[in-house]
Amino acid sequence: MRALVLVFVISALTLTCSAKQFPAGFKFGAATAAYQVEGAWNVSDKTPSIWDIYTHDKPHKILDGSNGDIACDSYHLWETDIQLAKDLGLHFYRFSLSWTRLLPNGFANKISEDGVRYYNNLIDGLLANGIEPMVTLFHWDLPQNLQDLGGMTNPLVAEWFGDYSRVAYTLFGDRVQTWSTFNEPVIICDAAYETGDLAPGIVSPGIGNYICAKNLMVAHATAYRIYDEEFRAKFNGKVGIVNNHVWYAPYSSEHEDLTFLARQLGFLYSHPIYSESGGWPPSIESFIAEKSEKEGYVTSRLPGFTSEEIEFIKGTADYYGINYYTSRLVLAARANSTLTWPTNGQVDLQVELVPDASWTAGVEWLVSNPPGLRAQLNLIKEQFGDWEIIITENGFSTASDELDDVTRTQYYKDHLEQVLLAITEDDVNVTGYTAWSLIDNFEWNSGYTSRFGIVRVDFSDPLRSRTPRASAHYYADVIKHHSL
Ligand code: GBH
Repeated sequence: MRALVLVFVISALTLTCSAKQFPAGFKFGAATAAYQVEGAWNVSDKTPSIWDIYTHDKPHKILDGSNGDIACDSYHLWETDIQLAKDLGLHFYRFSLSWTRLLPNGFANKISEDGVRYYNNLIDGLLANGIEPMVTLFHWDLPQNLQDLGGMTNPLVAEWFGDYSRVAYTLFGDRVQTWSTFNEPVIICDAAYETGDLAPGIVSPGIGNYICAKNLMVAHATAYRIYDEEFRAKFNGKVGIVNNHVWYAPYSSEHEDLTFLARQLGFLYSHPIYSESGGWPPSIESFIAEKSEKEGYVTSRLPGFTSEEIEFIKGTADYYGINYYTSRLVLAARANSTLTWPTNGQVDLQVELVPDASWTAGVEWLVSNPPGLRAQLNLIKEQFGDWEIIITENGFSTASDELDDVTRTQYYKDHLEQVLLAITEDDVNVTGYTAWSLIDNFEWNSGYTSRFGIVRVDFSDPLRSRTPRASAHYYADVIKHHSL
């Protein structure tokens, strides 16, 4: 009998191990962002962000003419969101702070009591339910009054952002252990300034995006160093930045050099922080400098760093945050190719980025290529060494709001499998995975037409009722068993 039990236990053990177990301590979470879920755009003393102004002034830029005025009403329904997170068994919930909800003037001279109360409620509520808060300081909703002063293209933004970060650490740092400064610089700078399709809607390709890039890097480092010098000893948390990566593969062997450059450009906002040498990726820096010179510019359109700035920015992260959704094949731009997302590289490198026909299409830009995630994780390690990597977003969109979301569930399964392979086969130090998104929300230019939630939100219901989809049940199961 005893032997039989033993055999049973051993086979059960081997079964669980071979049944795709995640390492002990690996954490699962889900994410949202302030403008996409909170609503309450003008309650109390909150002032408008660039997204409030952009959606109100240019509704034609949003597919359904909508905005985030109410969104998921998470400003009022935060307890419901916490309950959803709890039901899923999430280890952490990633959300962002609305800068203008906390600091109505954009500057640190006035702190909103209501703003503080809201985020304290959310943070305390999460912790009371055993869920860690992971906080993004900036998920695209810059205060409009700072935009009026040049926003991300004014070098002073580094000071403004630093002051804001200090307020956030002071208020919440005793309970928030994981921070990220900026969510997806490539969107904040490149997408926003190339096509003008995202707020603040300024078309300045090859100029505005690079000025933004430099200022953003300094702003990030400022916020990191403030944590390091004033808070780390007390709170001992982690601060990083979140980069969006698209896996780039060559269209054919003749496009390999171009693919190398596209990947390096993809590391524009990582190289200054994570590389040993610091500064812009050298191949990109010289490429743009030469091109600028040919075009008659006195200096490169990509502003350089001083050696002090290189040192100031280098090493300013405690982890590498990656948002991964999709992949592209890289080829030299053909005549009449139009600027579509990802725009990155299309202006300067003259690349065309196309999906492979075999990848599964989601809504518009989102084609599913799960091995691309594993490949990108490996590329990060190859390029920058053995950083702790947190997958801060991954998810799939559908146009329909169906509850039995078979394609989304499959997407999660396939991508989680690749994460596991990166950990077990390739020894990449991935410590966490975050589903985008906990709930359907305002999907920027797509408004409410593109759904990312593992939980459905009924936007026609004034109560914004939430219903978990099949993918939510699947994800809860993965978390519960800590395995696939
Ligand atoms: C992330 O962006 C964001 O962090 C998150 O806020 C967002 O909701 C999520 O992913 C899903 O998009 O309409 O063809 O012009 C990823 C980058 C930004 C890519 C918006 C698609 C619009 C493409 N996404 N972009 S298009």
